[in-house]
Amino acid sequence: MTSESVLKKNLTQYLVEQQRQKKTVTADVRLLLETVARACKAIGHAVSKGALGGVLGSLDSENVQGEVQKKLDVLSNEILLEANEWGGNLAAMASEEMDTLHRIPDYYPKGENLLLFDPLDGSSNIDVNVSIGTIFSVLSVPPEARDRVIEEQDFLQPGVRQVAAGYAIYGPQTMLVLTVGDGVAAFTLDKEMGSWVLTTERVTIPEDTAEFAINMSNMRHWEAPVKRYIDDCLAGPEGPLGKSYNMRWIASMVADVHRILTRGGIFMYPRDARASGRKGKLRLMYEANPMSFLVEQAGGLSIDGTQRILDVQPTELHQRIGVILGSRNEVERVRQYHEQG
Ligand code: P6P
Repeated sequence: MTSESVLKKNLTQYLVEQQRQKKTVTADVRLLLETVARACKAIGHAVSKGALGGVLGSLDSENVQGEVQKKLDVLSNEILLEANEWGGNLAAMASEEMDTLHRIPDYYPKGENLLLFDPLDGSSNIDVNVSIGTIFSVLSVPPEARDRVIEEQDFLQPGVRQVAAGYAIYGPQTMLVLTVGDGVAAFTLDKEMGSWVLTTERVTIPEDTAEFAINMSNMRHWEAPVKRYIDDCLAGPEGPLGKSYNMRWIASMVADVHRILTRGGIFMYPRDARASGRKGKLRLMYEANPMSFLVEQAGGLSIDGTQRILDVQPTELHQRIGVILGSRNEVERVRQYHEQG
């Protein structure tokens, strides 16, 4: 084994190069991302213990979404809050698991960044040992807010303003997938060294696909364009799309998106006719926006049906949105189905 094989490029070296050579990140954001990555290691460790760690099962509490909280949801949220409070590079945090924003306490120095996260996405899969993950997004504090107390409105920035975004996926491998606006890099956790090792320097999504991901049990609630598109996919080579499609649905957005970043595909959680689905199920600020930033940086496309998700002006911190993302040409095809009405 050579020294090179022991000291493979890791997250720190990648981020230092982004800071020094590409000028895509400040020292502040670099430190923030390294802290988030360290918190994800701790979350992954807790997840991997499962029943041995007494962390499975639900609490008798609900989050702001009205969803029953899993023990690991709350633990993951606490790990991210605790890891990021003291660093001096954040002004506030927002989370799927918290009703309101979490300002940095006065006894810690404040920075000029905002961190948003879904601490443990795919919670329904925790107890059945299916891949889950942490999704995060970094915004800058708006200039007008730099000298006052941070308010919820300061988080309400369109996704194009994101400084960085990424996810950790806790699966057969623990991986971190990250963008700072210069493409997408993937890191695999070397659990012996405790190091995030760079394993793919530039992740790219194939422009075409024959694999869709959607929860088919919602079919009766879909809008007509989605129904027509899926019907055409199921029609196979004799149908209007002229090819056979495969289907996957893991019900962990992190896992479905990771597959698409790895081999292409289209992920769909569209808005639907249900009261709970009228605006979509997934949350804009800490699920759709970070995933859309990653997908577009990898050459893909992400829309709500017609509009680019990264252009959406948020109105509420926990607002939901329809999500159709993945291989560029397939997402464009679905956009055309929507434009036909
Ligand atoms: P359904 C997990 O709860 C989540 O927010 C996403 O990770 C996932 O894509 C979706 O919901 C799954 O929803 O309705 O299929 O259980």
